[in-house]
Amino acid sequence: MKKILTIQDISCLGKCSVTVALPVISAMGVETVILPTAVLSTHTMFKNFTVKDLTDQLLPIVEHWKSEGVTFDAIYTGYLGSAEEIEITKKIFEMFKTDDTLIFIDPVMADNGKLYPAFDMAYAKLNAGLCGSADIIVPNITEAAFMTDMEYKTEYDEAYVKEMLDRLAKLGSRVAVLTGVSLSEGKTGVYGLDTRTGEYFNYQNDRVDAAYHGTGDIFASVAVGGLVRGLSMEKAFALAADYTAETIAVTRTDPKEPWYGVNFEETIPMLVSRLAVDLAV
Ligand code: PXL
Repeated sequence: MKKILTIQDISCLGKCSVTVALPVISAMGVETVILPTAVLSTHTMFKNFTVKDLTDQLLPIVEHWKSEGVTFDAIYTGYLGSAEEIEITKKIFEMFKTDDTLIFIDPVMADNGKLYPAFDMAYAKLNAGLCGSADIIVPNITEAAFMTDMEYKTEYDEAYVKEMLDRLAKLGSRVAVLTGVSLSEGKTGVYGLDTRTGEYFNYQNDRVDAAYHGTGDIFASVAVGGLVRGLSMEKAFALAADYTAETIAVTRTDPKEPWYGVNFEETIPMLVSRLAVDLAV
C-alpha cells in the first residue's frame, strides 16, 4: 500500500488539516502517516483557541521512523506553525526524499487577501523558500501574492494568473498550481504551470458564492492522494476540484456557518467511486 506522510497541525474541532487529510487520503486507499506540528482546540477562525506547539517533537518522531527504515511515497505539508517548523520540515524532506518521493506543499498561511492570525510577512518569505524544495505547490491567490510580491486582486485576468504562476515557478518547484482561480462569472477552479513542459493548464467548475473554511485542505488531500494512486496530474487536479465543489454544494444545505468547515464526510462515497472510475480508464 502506498504511504503519504502529512505534516500539519491537529485542529481538534473544525474540520481542517489532519482531521481532513486522514479520512480523505485513507478513503482513497493510501496509508496516511501524520506528523502534527501543534494541537489546537479549534482552527484559528474561532476566537480564544488554545495552542500546544509540538516543534520539539518533530525531529525525535522522524528520527524514530528513520531508524525503523520507514519510507514514504509522498510528503504533503500544510499548516506549519512557525519559522522553526519550516526549517525542520526542510530537514525532514532531506531525510526522506528519494527519486520516488513526491514533495507536495500547500503553503497554508492566508486567504481572502489576509495572513492568518499566527503569521507575518517574514513567515510568508520562509514559506516561499520552502516551496523551492517541492515538486508541486498549491497556494491560493492570497498566498501566492504574498510569496511573489504581487498585488492581491479579487478581479483579474488570465495575464495576472500567468504572471503569478511564472513567479511561483521561479521559487523552484516543478509544478505550481493556483487554487481558487475564477476567470469568468460563475466559475472557479485551478490554473497550473508545469515547468518541465512550459505548459499551463486550467480546470474550471461552477462557483458557489460562499468561502468555506478548510476547502484548501480538502483539495490538497484529494490531489496528493490521487497522484500517489497513479492518476495523471490533470485527472488528480480535476478530481480534487470536482470533489471540493461537490462538497461545498452539499454543505450549502446545512445551516452551519461557512467558517466552521465543510461536510466532506457526506461526499466521501462520491470520491471513492469517482477515483475507481478514474483509475480504471
Ligand atoms: O485550513 C487551514 C488551516 C489549518 N490549520 C489551522 C488553521 C487553518 C486556517 O485557518 O487555522 C490551525
